[in-house]
Amino acid sequence: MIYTLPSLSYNFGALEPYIDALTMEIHHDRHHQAYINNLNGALKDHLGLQNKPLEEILMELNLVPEAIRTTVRNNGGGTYNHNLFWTVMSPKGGGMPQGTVGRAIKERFENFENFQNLFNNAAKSVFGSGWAWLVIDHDGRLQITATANQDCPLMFGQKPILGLDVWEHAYYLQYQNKRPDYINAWWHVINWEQVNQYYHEILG
Ligand code: MN3
Repeated sequence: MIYTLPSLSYNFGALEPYIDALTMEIHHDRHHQAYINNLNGALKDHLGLQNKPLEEILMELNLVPEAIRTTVRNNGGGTYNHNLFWTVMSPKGGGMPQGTVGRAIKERFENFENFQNLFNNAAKSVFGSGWAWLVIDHDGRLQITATANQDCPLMFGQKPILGLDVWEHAYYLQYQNKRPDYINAWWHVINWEQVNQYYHEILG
């Protein structure tokens, strides 16, 4: 399987004023494309892996030959994480989580505000580059986690349904060193309908 860059379902400028058009364009067309190119390059001579879904490769990284394992970890993670990231944002996003995932968040984290605080703390406390996540854990429970670099929750047996990229490339042009401002702005573009759909796809 040759991985290709998925097109966005909205324009680069559609998430303004929360995320600027130039950041979106560079992030999607250059950063995401680079992860995909590097992943394809790493898998070039590995037919078995080419025929395996990316999710499965990331869940079983130990089965990837050692010579390409780190490349696949970084760039397979980067490919998967960004594929998810674009879809959990929308110009019509923001507001409160609705549907089943909205109820599950309330049940698990008491209320939305508490959930938001915990997620913000996870995103702020990533040292250097990484991601904050809302995942479904082994036992079907929601968890907030963070990963370093392009590590993906799938590598730790968790299924991500919402992710926030806190690499500087995701916000530096508009927010410079003010990661907390970017995090606060991002809540206005979360596509909760899509998050709810991922929740259902995983838990039925
Ligand atoms: Mn990124």
